[in-house]
Amino acid sequence: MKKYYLTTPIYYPSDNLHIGHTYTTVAADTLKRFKKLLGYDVFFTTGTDEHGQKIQEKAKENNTTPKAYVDSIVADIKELWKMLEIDYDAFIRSTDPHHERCVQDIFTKLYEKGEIYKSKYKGHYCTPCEAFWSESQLVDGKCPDCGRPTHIAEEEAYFFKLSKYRDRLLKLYEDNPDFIQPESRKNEMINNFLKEGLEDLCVTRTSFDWGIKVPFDEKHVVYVWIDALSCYLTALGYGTDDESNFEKYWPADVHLVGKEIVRFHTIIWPALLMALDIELPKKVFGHGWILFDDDKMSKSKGNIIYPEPIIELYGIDAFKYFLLREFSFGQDGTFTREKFLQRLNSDLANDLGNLVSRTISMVEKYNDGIIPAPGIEEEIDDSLKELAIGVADKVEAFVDKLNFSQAIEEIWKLVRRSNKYVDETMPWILAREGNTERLNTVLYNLSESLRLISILIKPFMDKTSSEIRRQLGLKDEVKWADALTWGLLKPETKTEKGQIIFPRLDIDKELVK
Ligand code: ME8
Repeated sequence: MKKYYLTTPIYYPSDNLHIGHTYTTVAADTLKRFKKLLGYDVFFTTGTDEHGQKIQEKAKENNTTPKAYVDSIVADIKELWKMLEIDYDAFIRSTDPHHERCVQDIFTKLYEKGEIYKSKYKGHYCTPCEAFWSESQLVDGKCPDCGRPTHIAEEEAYFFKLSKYRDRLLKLYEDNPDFIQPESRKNEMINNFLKEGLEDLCVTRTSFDWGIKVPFDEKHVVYVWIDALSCYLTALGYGTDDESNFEKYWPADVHLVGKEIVRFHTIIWPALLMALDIELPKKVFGHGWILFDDDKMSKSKGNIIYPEPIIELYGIDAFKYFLLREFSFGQDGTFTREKFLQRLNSDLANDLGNLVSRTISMVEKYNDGIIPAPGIEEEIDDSLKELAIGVADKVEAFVDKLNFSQAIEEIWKLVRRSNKYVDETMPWILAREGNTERLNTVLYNLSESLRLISILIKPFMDKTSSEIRRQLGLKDEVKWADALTWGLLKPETKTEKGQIIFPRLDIDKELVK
């Protein structure tokens, strides 16, 4: 069985997670479901990056300890993933004792190998972002990430010899054209960071103590990236007595991340792994940002949309569908409630919902709820069948490129084609004319098309897939290969009329909710 290891970023539990974090996690979850359906043995890691100055300050503001502070946020995050039925295999917390021990071992190993050395760090420090910047990186003298003022800070610190990996990184990108996706991000990394040469990386802090201590020099704590990135290894038990998952699943097949942390994943991470003689991940995909009012949603800016109220009103499937269909995965996109509601109405109520309800109703009305055996064939049937059996391969190819939006669009071509087929064949006229042979073919083809759709949408909309299958009288288990063949639906299957799967919404009324 082929293995597949995928990860989301290890999120900061400085506040509750918003729709942006949900976006990456929903994409990862869908990818996992997809690969599983294709027969892969999949391991999916997510988690929380709990150390650092920001969390320490947050805890202080809330009159509590950092650990108590993150414990409560982590509980909410797990609740959110449960609500969304996120099927992760490991939730790694950077405060997990085995992770902390392993980071100390990694740090010591790198120090002993001469990959880490002690020196002094002076730079422009942005406290909210916990980042040191060089003069050239500042934008108008301010932090390039959040635009706030920085101050000069100096401290004794340990450095990782990142600079020596420049050529090996360039070679890595050249030899593995898929390593950084989308392509544009690779050019950014080369032009903005590697071209002019890399500086060694400061990997410890003494300005706060909420972090993993350097084991041989306890006034230093390991600064965020070695700690956070190592979570991808420790989630697999790396550095523990049981490394079986690490042996089985590493290297990662893909790290899904937002575009702002591609640099850490494609420069620092492979360099660290090279220094540790650990195999490199195969791909890092830096997706775009979900914007709100054309600005990046972020906890520090406070312009945030939380997923829970949307899910409560419209359900998991509508929400997941929207995230993956509306935004092109590599690019930024703006979230508005109008767009969300319009998509619900057009794609889910009018296209899919309508196809399900009219198909099941017609089978009920014209054939007592029994799927008939097809009778007379006509040319028009072929165009539906040909389109239908080609969809699964197209979806697979698009998901492989992490182009979820286009993958869904391919499925919707079949949904829309099937609706058009109803209008073209007009089963109500066939019924009125008593043309049962032809009517049976039309009813069969529509039901069969729905069977294929129920498989194709399974990784994206699990509940909807199950409901369609229930109404079609089919078992909930699906095999991807069954979406490649036309005619597997057995005549005589008894359908079961159910509720409308996506009722049409009155957008004006919804907007005031
Ligand atoms: O960066 N649009 O954690 P973080 C799309 N702890 N995605 C968004 C988003 C938005 N508006 N906002 C956040 C960290 N994300 C580090 C990671 S990994 C070893 C350490 C998603 O809580 C996106 O995946 O700031 C982004 O990269 C991540 O959340 C940042 O999460």
